[in-house]
Amino acid sequence: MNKYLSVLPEVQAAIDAGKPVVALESTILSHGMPYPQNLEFGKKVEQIIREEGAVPATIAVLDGKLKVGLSESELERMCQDHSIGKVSRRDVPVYLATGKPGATTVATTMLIAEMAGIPIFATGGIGGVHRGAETTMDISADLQELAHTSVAVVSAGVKSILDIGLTLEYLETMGVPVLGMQTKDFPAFYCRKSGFQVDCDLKSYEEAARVMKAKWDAGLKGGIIIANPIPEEYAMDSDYMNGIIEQAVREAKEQGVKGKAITPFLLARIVELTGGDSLASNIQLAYHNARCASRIAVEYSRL
Ligand code: PSU
Ligand code: MN
Repeated sequence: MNKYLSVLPEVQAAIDAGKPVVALESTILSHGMPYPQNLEFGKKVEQIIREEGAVPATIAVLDGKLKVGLSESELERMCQDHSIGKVSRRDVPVYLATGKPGATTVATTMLIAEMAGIPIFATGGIGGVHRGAETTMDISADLQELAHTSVAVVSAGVKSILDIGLTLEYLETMGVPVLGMQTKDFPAFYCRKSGFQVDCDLKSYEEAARVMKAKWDAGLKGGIIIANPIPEEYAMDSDYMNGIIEQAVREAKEQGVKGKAITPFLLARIVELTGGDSLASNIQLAYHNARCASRIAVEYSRL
């Protein structure tokens, strides 16, 4: 057992018994949503997973440990403490050695979930190839992690803060299956369609679980993307959202925002520019993904 890993007893018991567990990231809490909506979200998303018969495991790096499953006070800290950093793969050693508190991105959540033995993780949106990456080389570490780490990630696709076409090209090169949950269209987070297609349209949660098992039983390492479109009633107008996103991207460029600060900057600006409307959609799609991931986890545990 990795000496840095600290798994909540309830979560460890579920893993040992082969019961369904769903991992959750914490960057969405610390850097993706404002307080207090993030705390309300963080509690409710765990409750949804429980209602579906699975055990939630929110992941973070705290007190020099890779934490799998947070106590209520730890969850509150992730939502309120402004000193919480954003921890991608490369930041892990520094945070472990210094004991600094950090929120995990999709990449880091995947790698810690794999260490703990949790095969599935639910989030809102994943990182990808940024617009203009042909000159900035800004490609999220999430994509490398999906290439190498064997965890299925349920998301609502990617926001058009990214170049969706290039993100899908990169995933193809890296051998990452991109599957749609009852859809042929790859979703664009706030909108049900991006104009791009998925590799395979999953008919059921059970089919998703069988694809996961087939990949890993065949010895193919690496992640799987399960793209679950936002429910129709919460979807936003794509022309309106693209206009907002263009403005946020322009402002980031004008202000010289770079590196790991770009994604949190864009997420916060989008919430402000939509007067909070996008936040409500973001929260609902993430609940929907948690429900989907739980149902797949239940099926996977039966295989
Ligand atoms: N995209 C979203 N919401 C998010 C993120 C991305 O729509 O909260 C977060 C995730 O934690 C993701 C991270 O792993 O941002 C990617 O950051 P970067 O682009 O710096 O790799
Ligand atoms: Mn980046």
